[in-house]
Amino acid sequence: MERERALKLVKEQLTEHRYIHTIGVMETAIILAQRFCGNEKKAELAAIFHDYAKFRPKEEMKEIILTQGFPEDLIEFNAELWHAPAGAYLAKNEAGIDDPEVLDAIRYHTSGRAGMSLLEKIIYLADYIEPGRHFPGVEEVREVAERDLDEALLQAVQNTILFLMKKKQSVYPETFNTYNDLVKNIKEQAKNAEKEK
Ligand code: DGI
Ligand code: FE
Ligand code: FE
Repeated sequence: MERERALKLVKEQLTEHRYIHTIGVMETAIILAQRFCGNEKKAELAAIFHDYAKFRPKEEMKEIILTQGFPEDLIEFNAELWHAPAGAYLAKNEAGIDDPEVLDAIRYHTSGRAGMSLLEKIIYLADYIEPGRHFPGVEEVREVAERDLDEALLQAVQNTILFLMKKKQSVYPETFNTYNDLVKNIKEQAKNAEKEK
């Protein structure tokens, strides 16, 4: 789908503020795709649609999760998590996006998951560091993202978990899986780099 048509479809679903965020995620995702040899067109499309379901009624998102094969335990956790799987479903069924890689990048943009694809990592990180984000720690993640995708992602996930815990909010288990998987992979990468010396 062309960028202009995708943006038009998404704009109708979002507030002005959220649309500006989406543009920031799109521009950042393209830069990250160039930097880390990802697919720029897929990064652009996934970024444009990543928050497509953000303002859908909770009941609608809940219905999608419970009837379309998404994990039912999502319903026991913060409703903020629901727009990611619901967005993947609606991007496919309303906007006709059929690339499974793009749909998974939308689906996992809030929790991440163990074994994330390059595209999934790019979208998660772009969502976290786009220029409109101003929370504590974001500048450090931006700097790490200049050179190391996994390390930047780990820092972003860690910050998210710490932020939720500080507020005594629940953390969805898949978010912990994302964190543990990245720690494991980064350790293995370091070990292999050591061996090659
Ligand atoms: O939609 P955005 O605001 O652009 O960003 P997002 O989709 O990454 O996150 C939306 C919200 O979801 C954010 O305020 C924090 C929350 N969140 C992220 N991971 C978890 C979570 N909430 C819970 N309860 N558990 C999580 O693991
Ligand atoms: Fe989101
Ligand atoms: Fe977002």
